[in-house]
Amino acid sequence: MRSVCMVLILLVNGAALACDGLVVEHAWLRQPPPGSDVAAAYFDARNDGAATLTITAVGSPDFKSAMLHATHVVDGRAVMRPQGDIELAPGAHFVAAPGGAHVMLFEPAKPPTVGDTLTLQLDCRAGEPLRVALPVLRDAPRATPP
Ligand SMILES: [Cu+2]
Repeated sequence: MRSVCMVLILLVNGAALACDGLVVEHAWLRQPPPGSDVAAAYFDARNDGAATLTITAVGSPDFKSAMLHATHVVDGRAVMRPQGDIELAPGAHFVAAPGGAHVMLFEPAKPPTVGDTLTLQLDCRAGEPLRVALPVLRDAPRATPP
């Protein structure tokens, strides 16, 4: 279900640092269809620290549960599977984007609506969990230069 590309350039509040060097930018959640109990969120992560870090879980206080999914193509069909831990060497990136990895969020406290800003949390093996703003958008934000 895709609606017209309304471009909302929401500038995402600078990068936050936690999880021993984990930086998460461009996090966003796609507004789910009315009545849907499931939503998908995306983000760019990179390790700005000096040591390898591991993302072990994702979550949001705005949903009952969440998990990280990878998308695989099986017999020409896209199939979602739980994604294991994400290990990031210093300088390494991980991108969750439509058609690929994503955060699947279940049972929102209230229907996510364009204009809302929710919270995405990433847990790491070491360090405090990282919480970033998760704006609700209708469609993927415009690509931003690195
Ligand atoms: Cu999924």
